Order: sequence, then structure tokens, then C-alpha cells
Amino acid sequence: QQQLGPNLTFFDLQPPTTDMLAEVSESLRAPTPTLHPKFFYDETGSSLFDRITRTPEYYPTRTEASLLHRYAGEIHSRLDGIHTIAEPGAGSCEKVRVLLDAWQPTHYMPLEISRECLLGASRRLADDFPRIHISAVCADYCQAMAMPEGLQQPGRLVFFPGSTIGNFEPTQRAAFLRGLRELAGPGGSLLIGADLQKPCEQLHAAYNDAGGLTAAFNLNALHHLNRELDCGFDTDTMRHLAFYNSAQNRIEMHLECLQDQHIQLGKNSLTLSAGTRIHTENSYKFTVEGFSAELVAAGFTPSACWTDSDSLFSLHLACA
Ligand code: AVJ
Repeated sequence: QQQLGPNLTFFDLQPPTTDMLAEVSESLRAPTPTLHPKFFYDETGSSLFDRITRTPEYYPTRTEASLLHRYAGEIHSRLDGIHTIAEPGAGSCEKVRVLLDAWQPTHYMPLEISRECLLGASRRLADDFPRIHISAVCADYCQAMAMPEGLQQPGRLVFFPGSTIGNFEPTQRAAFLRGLRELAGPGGSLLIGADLQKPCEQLHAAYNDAGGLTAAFNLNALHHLNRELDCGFDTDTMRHLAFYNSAQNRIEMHLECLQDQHIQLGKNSLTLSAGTRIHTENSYKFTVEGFSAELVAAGFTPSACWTDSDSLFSLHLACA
């Protein structure tokens, strides 16, 4: 625990460093070659994602932001005696600003695996909100949901925006939601964004923007691996694919080999033959009723849900 400023404390839970080579080797050699979506987000990938959120086709970020802006007061009035907001995977901590502005909680606790990202973002927040105490927690929120000593204020609001929940498979999702309930604690609540099912064409457009940013974002996972592990992917012969799988209610993103691809994984080589697809992301789409039922199954009591007039996106509030 380190005091970095009058209203900024840093907790390093030392997320275990993972063996990237072992992880990537295993997932690329699986019967369905896969890469975890976290590999999108190096510096280039994070800035590409940022640009995606500003394309006309990618509606989720701006729709959620306008819901948060519009209903911040109403959400606050439903939260009784909540003084702390905790945000797993807070990243740049930009989305929470509208809530901090409107609510002036005493405490904000971002949890983020990237130390640099966390330090930069929480220093900026601490400067901009001198009356809010920031407890910045460096942790892998998928592994550690338990809070460090000294951070056990009861009744937290857990904020999990962006429909990041849609990246999890149903089984993992159920477990993750239970983890969020632990993090909220008794008397706490959850405010979570969930992207909604809609006509396939609209979903297709959001993940195949005309400017090619989503394609570049998807392919960037390979540039990232080339840089970190020297895999030697030829990205010119890989193609971005994104389509809606209506049986499973999810957008799938893949990278397809247009010709045989010989890559290097440490001392071993791997051939991906022409036509092979590397599955890079699932982005599940929900119904309001379906998502509420998942919250109930995880032990929450849903208390309110807000959607935009076109029913593009939903914000759910639930008691832990
Ligand atoms: C950040 C996971 C919510 O699923 O829409 C955007 C990621 N992928 N375009 C999503 C993403 C392609 C995004 N999430």
C-alpha cells in the first residue's frame, strides 16, 4: 500500500505474470485455434478500439454513455447509502466520470491489471476530483475478486460498463457475475451494461465498419504476437471476419488464413493451412429479460433497467 497523493492510494495485488508463449501455443494448437480477446489491447489496439467507438456504425459506447448521462440522477436516487464505486477493468477510468460528477461519492476504486494504465488514469482522476478518495488496485479482476485489507467498506456499487460481460462464455459469465456480487458485498449493488439483440445487419455493420478499423483491430492481435513472441505472422494473408451467430446470440470475430501460414512459437513451428480460422472474440448479445434472469441466477435482485429509445443497449441495476 502506497500513498501517492492526498487523495490517491495505490494497492499492488501483484497479478501473476502469465506465460504468454505457453498460453498462445496451447490456444493456437487447439482443435479450433483461438486467441483470447485480451491480445487485442496493446497500445495500438487500445487506440484502435477508441477510434472504433467513434465510428458511426459502432453504437454501443455512445449509447451507453448517453444512458449514463441521462439516468445518473435516477440511478443515484435508487442507491441508498452507497459511498464507494468499484470498477473492475477500469482502463482509462473515463466512463465513471459522469457518475463521479453527478454523485460525488467519497471513494472510487478502479481495479486494473495494467499498472501504467492504472497509475496514469488514477493520477488524472485524483487531480480532477480532489474530494474523492481514489484507491487504485492493480489486480487481475478475473482471478482476484477479494479486496485487500483496508478496502472492506461495506455496500459498494460495482460498475461494469461496456458490455464487456458479452466477451464471456455463458458458464464463465455465470461465475464472473457471482464474483461481481462478492465484490459488491452485502448491501452493495451492480451497475452493468449489456448490449442487446437486434437485426443482424446492424450488428454486422458495427463489427465491419466501412473505415476498416475493426479489421485493423482484429489483425492487430497478430502484430502484437509478432512483437512479443516473434511469431512471424504474415498479416497480409490473413483476413478479418465478423458475423452474427444467431444460434448462440453472439458476434464472432475470426482471422482467416488466405494461404498456408507458417508461424514460430518459441522453438516450435506451427502450420495453419489455408482456410484455417483463428477465433479471436465472442461478443454475446442479450435480451433485457434474459440478462435479468442471469443476474437472478447469480444471486442478484434486479432493481431497474434502462434502455435507449431504439433498444440498442441496456443498463441494469441490481442489488447484491
Ligand atoms: C469491448 C468487448 C465490448 O464486444 O463490442 C469492438 C470489443 N470488438 N469491436 C465488443 C469489440 C470489436 C467490444 N467489447
